[in-house]
Amino acid sequence: MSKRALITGITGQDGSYLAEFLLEKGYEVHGIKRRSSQLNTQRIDHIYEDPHQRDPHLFLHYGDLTDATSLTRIVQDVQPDEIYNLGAQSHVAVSFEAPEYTADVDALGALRLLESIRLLGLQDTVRFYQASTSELFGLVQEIPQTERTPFYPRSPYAVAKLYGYWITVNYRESYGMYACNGILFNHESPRRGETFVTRKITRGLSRVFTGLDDCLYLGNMDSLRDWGHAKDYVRLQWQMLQQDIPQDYVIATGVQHSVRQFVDWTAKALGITLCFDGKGVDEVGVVEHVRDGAETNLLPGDVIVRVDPRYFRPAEVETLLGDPSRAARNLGWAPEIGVADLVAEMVEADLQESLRLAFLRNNGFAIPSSVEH
Ligand code: NDP
Ligand code: GDR
Repeated sequence: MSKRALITGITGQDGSYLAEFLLEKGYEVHGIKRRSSQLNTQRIDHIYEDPHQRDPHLFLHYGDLTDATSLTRIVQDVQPDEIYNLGAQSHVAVSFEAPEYTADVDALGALRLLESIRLLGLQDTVRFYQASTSELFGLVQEIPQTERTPFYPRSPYAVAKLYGYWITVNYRESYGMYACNGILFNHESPRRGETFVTRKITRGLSRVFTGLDDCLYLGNMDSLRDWGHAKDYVRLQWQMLQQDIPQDYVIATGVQHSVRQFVDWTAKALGITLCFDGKGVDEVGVVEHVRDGAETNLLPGDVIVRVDPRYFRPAEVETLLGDPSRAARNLGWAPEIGVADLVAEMVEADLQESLRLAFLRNNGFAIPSSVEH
């Protein structure tokens, strides 16, 4: 019999890659989707099978991490071997605006799932993965960060995830559950949400390059992150549930770069050389050179990146750098996709989409608004 997995957050970046990965491994995959006023399954449409067909392997259930009864019903119906709790209000900046909701979903959501497993008497059979985060380290106490580095969360999101982390450890220790935390550092892909900084950059600069927008507005350009590819990271989520003993793991590349560096790589991938003038809120990215043959109307001297303090956070996490030695030792972790390939893949996907939209617009068709309101 094939194994059965239940994924919360299946419609998100990681959920979609994990579902693909598990289906390839022969799993029966169940996902929880939220009711929304518009379809929100775009990231998994390509793997969704028509339920009218015989023998589908992917099933979707309506539910919500704020709704314990829906979670218990789904866990009871599905009787999963493995649960991956990836669902979250995952945007750090938004968590300052919606702190209570973020706590409800990200902290209590994890508790609700763990309790449903326990109340249904499945604690000896279900394996549970909690999507923990490098944001737990926040104001870093040690560089690089390991599984033993003390936490110092710096946002309502990170504080909520701290609860999720500890309640997972607590259920493991109290009830002997196979439950573990993946402390994952930032991971990106063409499926990354449009308002996270990497995707905002690849999408935003592609739109400027093709004439859809004039300028890309960003926040803290000095911020340092350890960026990997989501496809690599979901493999480790699965691997953490295949061990003899449940343990928490840092997953990272061990290399960090600045937001400014990511802008620079993206511009280069598009055929533009940028120089950065000014400091802080006055900082701008100016076109220095456009590669011969690059199909754009941009000219040297054009200002195409500006800092907008609207994107500064009330408390910032300035630097994150992971030390994934434990995962390398016990799980054989080594990232397969480097940051250069990650940027190239993201730029290619966003450039194609921008070219498509520019073509439509230039031929008189209405196109959707681009910006984050
Ligand atoms: P996304 O924001 O892309 O996806 C979040 C998912 O959670 C979506 O499917 C979303 O549904 C769902 N969701 C949101 N609110 C609820 C709710 N109330 N009930 C049920 N589902 C909900 O995040 P990622 O895929 O990037 O991240 C996956 C997990 O890993 C998250 O928990 C995130 O906090 C954590 N994480 C991510 C890292 C990263 O770099 N990507 C690093 C470390 C941790 P919908 O599509 O309807 O919005
Ligand atoms: P992060 O990712 O907060 O690390 O959380 P994000 O890409 O949002 O920010 C990274 C850094 O870039 C700076 N920044 C900007 N960020 C955004 N979103 N928009 C901007 O315009 C901008 N300009 C500069 C930020 O200040 C920050 O320092 C992500 C999420 O996926 C979490 O769910 C996850 O837990 C962590 O990664 C690990």
